[in-house]
Amino acid sequence: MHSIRTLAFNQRLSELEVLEIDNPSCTAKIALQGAQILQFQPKQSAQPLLWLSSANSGKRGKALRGGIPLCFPWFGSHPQGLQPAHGFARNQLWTLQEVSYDAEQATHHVDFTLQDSPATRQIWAHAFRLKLRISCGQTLNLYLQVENTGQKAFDFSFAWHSYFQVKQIQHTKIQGLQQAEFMDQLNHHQRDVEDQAVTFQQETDRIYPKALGHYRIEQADAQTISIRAPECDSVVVWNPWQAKSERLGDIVAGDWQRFVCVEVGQIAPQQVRLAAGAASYYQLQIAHV
Ligand code: TA6
Repeated sequence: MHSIRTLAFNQRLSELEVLEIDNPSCTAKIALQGAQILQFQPKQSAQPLLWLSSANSGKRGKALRGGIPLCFPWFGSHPQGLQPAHGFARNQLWTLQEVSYDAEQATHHVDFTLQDSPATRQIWAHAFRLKLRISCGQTLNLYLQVENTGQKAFDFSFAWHSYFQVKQIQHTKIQGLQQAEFMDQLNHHQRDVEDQAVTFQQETDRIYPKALGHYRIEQADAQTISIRAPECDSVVVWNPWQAKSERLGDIVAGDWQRFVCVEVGQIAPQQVRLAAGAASYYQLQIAHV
């Protein structure tokens, strides 16, 4: 038995369309805005692997907090500070190209595209096409193709800004970043190296421009989550802690303790220069270990 159906994002302010997937491997929800997977839970997992804020407004054009937003064509604040942080791809309505089901693998494949438009060219004057496949099975797999469909090269940075659900951030550690250099976003981008697993005692916002591409979220008494992104050089580790989560305004009180962001991508100085007509490919696999 498998199904996919479309439902309004949330009954209070249902401006967003969401696909709901249920198959023998998992349940999942994907918003057409941003082609953003919001929820993913393998049938063998007691908990969802992704965290979704219950304080999202669901208003069209406003980034949804949680799941896996795609930050493109820049990560972080706009280079000239004129546009929203993390680019525009997560706020755009993507085109749903196809939904297919692999009965043998009990996996749904959902294919989206986003290409430049007068609105995007107002913000970023380049012709591009993004293709994103989201495969929901025993594991969650995302495949991204970035294509330069214009006449001149462009630079881009990107990240899958993944929100992972954890039982308690204070009892969570991130493995796989030992010996990788990071820039501390909370201390003037000061560079440092972590020789242990990353643990959390305060607001944490670290960019690792060049890391190994395989990470694990380990918890004292809850599931371990594996993250693999072999083509992605960079990773960001973020938790806002209490004060920042209150300033953000779309995180219910106390919920800052129930997620950690491990965001893989290509982030400056590892941004990508794409020649006219060229394409680059990235994948992300998330699994309950
Ligand atoms: O990835 C960490 C970060 O860049 C933080 O500095 C914080 O701004 C977070 O992203 C959330 O950004 P958003 O625009 O989604 O509120």
